[in-house]
Amino acid sequence: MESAQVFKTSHARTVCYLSAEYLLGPHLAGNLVNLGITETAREVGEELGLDLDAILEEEEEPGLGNGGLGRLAACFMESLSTCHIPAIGYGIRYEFGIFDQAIEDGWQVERTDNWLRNGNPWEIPRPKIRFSVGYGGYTESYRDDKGRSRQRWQPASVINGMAYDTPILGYGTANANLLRLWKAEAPASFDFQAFNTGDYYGAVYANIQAETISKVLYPNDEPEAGKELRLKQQYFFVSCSMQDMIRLHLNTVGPLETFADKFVAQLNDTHPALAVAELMRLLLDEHAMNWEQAWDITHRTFCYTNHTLLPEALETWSVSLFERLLPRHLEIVYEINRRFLDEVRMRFLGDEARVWRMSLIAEGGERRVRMANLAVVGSRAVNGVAELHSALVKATLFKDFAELWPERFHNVTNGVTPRRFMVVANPRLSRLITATCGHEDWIRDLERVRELEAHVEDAGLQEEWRAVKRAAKQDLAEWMNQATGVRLDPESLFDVQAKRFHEYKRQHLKVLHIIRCYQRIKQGQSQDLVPRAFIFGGKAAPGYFMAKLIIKLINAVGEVVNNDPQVNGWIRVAFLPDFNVKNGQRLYPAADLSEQISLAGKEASGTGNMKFSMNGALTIGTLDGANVEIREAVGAENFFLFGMTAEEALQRQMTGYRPWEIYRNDAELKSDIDLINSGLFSHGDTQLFRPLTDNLVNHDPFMVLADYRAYLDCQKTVSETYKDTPRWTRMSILNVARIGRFSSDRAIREYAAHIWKVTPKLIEPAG
Ligand code: 26R
Repeated sequence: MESAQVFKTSHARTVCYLSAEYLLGPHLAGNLVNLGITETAREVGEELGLDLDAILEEEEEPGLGNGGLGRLAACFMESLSTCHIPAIGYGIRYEFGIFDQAIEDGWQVERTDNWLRNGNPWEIPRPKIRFSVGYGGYTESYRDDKGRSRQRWQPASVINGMAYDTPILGYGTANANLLRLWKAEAPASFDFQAFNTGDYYGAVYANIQAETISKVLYPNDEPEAGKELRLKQQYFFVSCSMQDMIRLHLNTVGPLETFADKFVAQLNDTHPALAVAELMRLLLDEHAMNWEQAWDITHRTFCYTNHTLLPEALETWSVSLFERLLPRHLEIVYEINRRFLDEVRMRFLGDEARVWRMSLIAEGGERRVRMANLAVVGSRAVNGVAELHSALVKATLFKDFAELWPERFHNVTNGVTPRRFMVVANPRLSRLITATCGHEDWIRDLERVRELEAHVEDAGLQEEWRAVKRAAKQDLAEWMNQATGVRLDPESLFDVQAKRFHEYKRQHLKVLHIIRCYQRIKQGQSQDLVPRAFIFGGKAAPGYFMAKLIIKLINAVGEVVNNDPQVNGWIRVAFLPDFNVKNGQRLYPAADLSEQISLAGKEASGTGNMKFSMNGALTIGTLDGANVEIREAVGAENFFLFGMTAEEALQRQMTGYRPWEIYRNDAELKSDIDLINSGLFSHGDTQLFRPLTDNLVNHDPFMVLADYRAYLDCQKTVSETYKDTPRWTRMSILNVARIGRFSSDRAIREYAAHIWKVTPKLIEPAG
């Protein structure tokens, strides 16, 4: 309340983060750390006969996101508060978050995530903060009282959005920002209408219809058919948020002319890109501005972050659906496009092909609205999420736009919050860092973990470092045994890949390595190996067949390997079910090796790579996303690099990639794939994994076979290095010591300085 009051009276410039997803994870542990009262809470609990850890274990996590993009939004909210930047996070209060994953007979099954079942103590309902949101209907021209011709929208139906606020605390500060999530409900007037006409059932039905809009998070982060409900969700939260910003502005600063000075709105990918059209509509239709003025404000308000280059993940909406749901917004998009394309024609006379490529509307075939183009045209800054990604954004996806507006394009490399991913997740390591550096300041200024470097040769520190890792592995092994019955040996190398399942992330490349190890042991060639636990975690989109088949393959290989006494002293395979924030916090501290093995050019940044590294895991990775910068930061000699570069991969795709030739010419690879096809892992079923193996041999869109040999060679180096315990420990310490750049505090400071132009506002603790 203190923060809200100060931000209000001081007219502080405010960041509005617009995101369809926030993958928050449990609040309690993080809030205790940020308030600096974890130990107090533990002691008070003890006096009351309550075990803090047991309480923390009980907490349901709000899983209101799919993966990287949603978790990034959560880290950014925490860092915004820690860095004293006035901010509001806007999003959707999904009644059901990302599904809970169970494994049955090796297959993923999805269960609904009823996270609100027992209530949510962290949110504050705000019944007075409600807005109506329209859908459908038609537009009409009319003359206003000054005789000017105007447009207005007569929606066919109207629903309400109500605000629920969750305070997001910063570390060691009184600053708290709001996460404001919207819940959809039927407007009260519906009921009255129904009572008048006696249609009681109709009124209740309208209620249910309205509430479906914030009912469930779409579990996709891959191509999907344009779902009407998803477009409705996007418009719903964007409209509520824009109306709320306008309300706040009118209540505090005053005239809307200064709106863009008060607020900057960050679009987390294109999911909220409709906000551009919605702000235009509100300024034009509801606040009677002219186009030039409205566009000037809108364009100065928005900034856009791109999170993926995969063409199938770029959002477009069919013009017919768009028009049916949002007729006024389509008119506005057309007018934005008309003016924009005139500008393009002026700059590039006669280049009609360019006009086609840059248009907000894709023509030829079914006409579609290109949300990424709308976001770029409507924003004053556009950024990618790692250096390589931002360079590819400029060189490929938005090449034409970068030629037109080079100054608009930026890079801000992602980061993650060290409070959650070090202090909360790994208290042992945190205590050791604090003891070694002699202060806790590294928690707010992660660059200061670099002070560890001075102690890297200290045998005492190395010993304690290993003990910390060993204890975390012991914890994970116990939890894993309980959850899955798989026994892991804490002495073995914990080789972990945890992230959404996607072919481009190449979990199947790691599976091929497991099968190779299996065969080598069976053939008595285990001399180069080191005992390993191959650990996986991650969810597949419910409709993504290939990703689900890879999960099945992992569990199938695990069943054979884990039950074969000849090999199971050497290797184990474990699938950690329901990888979410909470389970991630068990995993990161226990990992020795972090697998970041996507095809170069495909992973925009990755953030798991940073979380593992912060916890002393070494990375085996390609030159993709933020891996490139992590390797630069920790030193090439402390990073296991393999595989083609993005450029090499592209080159090879263009000159004709023939995976079957690799398959035929590499006897080990051939025998690994043939072993899958033999039915050994599928109780004799030779067809089960065919869709996967056939795809690899005949198409291999993510070039698994091209990187197979390099990956195996690199894994051999990993094993050799692991045997040299002091060397491995030194590398691990240096990874942590040099990871400071990847704090989300650094990312937020870059956004604040270069993109948002907003300055910190320190809140003095009240009383
Ligand atoms: C269009 C819709 C189906 C959809 C596509 C893609 C919905 C959600 C996504 C998820 C994408 C945008 C995502 O999560 N991207 C990830 O963002 C992280 C944070 O920037 C990156 O670290 C990560 O590399 C990237 O894949």
